[in-house]
Parts: sequence; structure tokens; C-alpha cells
Amino acid sequence: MIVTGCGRNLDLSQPRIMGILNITPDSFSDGSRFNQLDKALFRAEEMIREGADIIDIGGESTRPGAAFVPEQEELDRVIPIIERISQKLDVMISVDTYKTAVMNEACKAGAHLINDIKALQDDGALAVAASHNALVCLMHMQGDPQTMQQKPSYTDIVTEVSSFLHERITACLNAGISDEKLIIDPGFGFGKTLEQNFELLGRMNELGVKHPILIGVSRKSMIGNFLNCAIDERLPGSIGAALYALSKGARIIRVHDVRATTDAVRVFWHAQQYQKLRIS
Ligand code: 7PM
Repeated sequence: MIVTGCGRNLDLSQPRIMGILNITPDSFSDGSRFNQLDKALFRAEEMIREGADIIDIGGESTRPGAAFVPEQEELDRVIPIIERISQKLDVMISVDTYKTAVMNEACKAGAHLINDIKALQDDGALAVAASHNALVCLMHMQGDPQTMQQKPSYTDIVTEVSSFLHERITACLNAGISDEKLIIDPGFGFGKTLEQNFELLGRMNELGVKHPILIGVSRKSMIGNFLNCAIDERLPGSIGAALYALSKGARIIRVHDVRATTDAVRVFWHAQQYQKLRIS
């Protein structure tokens, strides 16, 4: 299956890696915006060499309890970098934002995919996504980033995530976004306890969507709390979860550690395909 965002194709007959490029003042520190631009471009190039198919550019941390970033500040952070990467590199560009104005400017600057943790619920977001013919990743979140980890609660997590995503899919279709533009994401860590995350992971195949599934578990608390380890020790656990997600139907894996994840995913996929061909 091939999907197309703003004229750029992405072949999903095999798993794809989305590399995370966070643009916050501390992420490429030691000075000017010019310096930041070069460093971000360098990191994007590096991730492409390491196997990234998509570069996901975000200017606001959505970590639990993180500070709000004003619209203009987010624009100042991400737009110059999207422009630069789209001019210099041959790669699919994703913008990680829930703000309509940022989506709009990002698509004008060269983004192909809108990765929205709020699933296009901001005013005007549906119309902006439709007008650019962009790919859209609709993610599930319970609550908002400031408070979502305080008391997540579900009767049945798979049913609730699935019905939310179906409601957002319908909203997209009604706004003139076609089915082939949609990617869905269960939103690991977004208003979910450790146990709820693992239940959702294990039952991902029950979500009942025909759209490609993207997942983000890289370095998250569900890995750290289970293994009881620090952020910089979470790579092996993150890869374990990513491979399990592939076995449950995920097609795009959003990660910080592109090289290691790409190698693991390629071996996993090859072994699986090899066995399928052998027995068919
Ligand atoms: C806790 C929660 C810590 C979230 C860090 C994060 C996702 C995303 C993020 C995801 C999609 C992080 C984040 N996570 N977009 N943006 N799916 N589509 O790990 O799981 O960078 S933010």
C-alpha cells in the first residue's frame, strides 16, 4: 500500500521509521538560531543515513506536565527548519503540532504529514489539513498533556480508543480529507497507566481500523517504569515494544534512536517475510 501526502509517496508495504527531531531551545543549545538550523539539518541528514523514512519535527514538548509554547514561538522554532530540510533533503517531513496555524505554515514550508496528538480538534485544523492534501496522523489522548497522567481511567481501553479514533476519522471524511490520507495512533503514554499501555499494545489488532497504524513508545515511561530504568537506558526495551507492535499490525514506528530501531525492524520483518514465503 502506498500513501501520498502533499504529492510525496510513502510505500507502506514494509515498516517505516519516523525519526524524532525536537526543536526546543535546549535541544540544540549553545547559541543562535543560525546555529540551531545547521544542527537540526545535520541531525535530519544523520537520521536519514540511519534509516529514517520520515522526519517528525516538533517545537513543543508534549511530555506530561510540560509548559505551553505560544503559537508564534512554535512557528519561529519549526518553520525555518521545515523550509531548510525540504529544500536540502529528499525525505518525507512530518510536523508534530496541534495548532492550526503551525500546521498551515508547516505545509506551506514543505511538510507532507500532520502529526497531531489532538487529532485535528483545534479550530480550523480539519480545513487546513484538507486544503493541503496532507497525510494526517490522528492520535488518541485522554485529557490534556498537563493533567493526563493524574488519573487515567477506562471501562475498556480498546473500545474507547477505537471509538474516539473512528469519530475523528468521520470528522476528517466530513471535512473532505480522504480515507487514504489517514494514519492512526493509539497514543501510548497519553492518559494511560502502565497497565493500560500494555493492554492497548497487546490488543492493538482489535482497534478495527483499516488505516495504517503509527506507534510511539520510544524511551517512554511505559518502558522505564516497567524496567525501572532511566531515559538513557530505555533503548532495548523500546525496541522490544516496537517489534511486538509490528506483530500486532503497526506500520510506522516513531523513534529517537533511528539506527538501532531500523536494524531491529529490518531483521524482524525479513524473518517474518521469509517464513511467510517459505510456507506459502
Ligand atoms: C511522554 C509522552 C513523553 C509523550 C514523551 C512523549 C507521540 C507523538 C509524542 C506518539 C505520535 C515523545 C513524546 N509522542 N506523536 N508525540 N505518537 N503520533 O516521546 O506516541 O516525544 S511526544
